[in-house]
Amino acid sequence: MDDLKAKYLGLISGAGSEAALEELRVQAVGKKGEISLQMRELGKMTPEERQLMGPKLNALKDEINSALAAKKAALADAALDERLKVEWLDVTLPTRPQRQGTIHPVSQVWEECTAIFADMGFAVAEGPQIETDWYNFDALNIPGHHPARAEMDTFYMHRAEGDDRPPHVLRTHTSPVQIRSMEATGAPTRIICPGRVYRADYDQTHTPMFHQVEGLAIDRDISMANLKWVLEEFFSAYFGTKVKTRFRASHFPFTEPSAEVDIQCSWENGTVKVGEGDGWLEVLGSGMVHPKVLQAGGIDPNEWQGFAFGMGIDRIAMLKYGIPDLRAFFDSDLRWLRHYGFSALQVPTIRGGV
Ligand code: 2NM
Repeated sequence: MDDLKAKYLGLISGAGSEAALEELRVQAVGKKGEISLQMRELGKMTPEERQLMGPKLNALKDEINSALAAKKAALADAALDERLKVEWLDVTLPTRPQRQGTIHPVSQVWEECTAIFADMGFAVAEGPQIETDWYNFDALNIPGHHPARAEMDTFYMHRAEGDDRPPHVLRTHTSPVQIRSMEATGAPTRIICPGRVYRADYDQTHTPMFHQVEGLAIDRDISMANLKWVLEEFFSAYFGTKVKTRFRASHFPFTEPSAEVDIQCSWENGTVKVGEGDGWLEVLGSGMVHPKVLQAGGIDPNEWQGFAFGMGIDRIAMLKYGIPDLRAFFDSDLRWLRHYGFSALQVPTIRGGV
């Protein structure tokens, strides 16, 4: 019995795995194990011998079972220690960087314009991008035969065969919003209409969708002088430096008189600087709203008059932020968006004209 005990306790203490331990258990205390065989021998003994050997064998069996359980626990502890050594995590490491989106330059400039004109008392009006040809053309003094309709590169919406209603169009400017606004609120009024507009044109400086902001101020005595002040105030605030404007006589169907407006700039080895030098850059169309247009908006031209203007948001974004290619605006190239985009925290505010 002492031999048995020494043998198994030695083997158990030297076992290297749970599987080896299980093999030893079967070999020692399993149904056909060495201890069990010894117990079977008890039947052949005298009662006196049995009384002596029975408890001893049971004690040995218990001792081996305890040794097996203790070794099993020790092996599990060692395995856990090994895992803890290898599978560690530094919870103080910074998290993986999450790519953040950026504000598109068009959105940024849109908000900048809105903030500056809001400070001058202009409210924002928005309207549908699909318009009737009445709001997009007729109401703006561009009748059906007018060459301006052909020159606008208008996108016409499809009409089912046999549907003879005049076609809807993708608006070619945001002026229809101003007609709708005149109808809705009458005079006096001061609004700007920022928005997407569409023309079938695509090259270095034209995309079929682009952005405009148009302005409208109507009162009893609004003049071109007010227009000039508002625009110089706007450009000075927008570019953060005093900007002079130059008005050149022009023609639009919806304004009379009409003027194209240039801003003062300098050309230095291929790059423009606004607000200095003796060069001029055309950025805007404007004029006094045509009486027929006021009438189309339900405003009496004998009582009211006002100015209107329109400019490209994309264009003035390129100027202010030195973006060379218009078409890249709408490519959704993430490298471009990260380079030219703005942080959501760079909220546009008015810096005030100089
Ligand atoms: C321009 C140029 C000149 C304009 C006119 C109107 C309206 F609806 F009030 F008559 N809104 N915008 C206008 C005038 C737009 O864009 C180059």
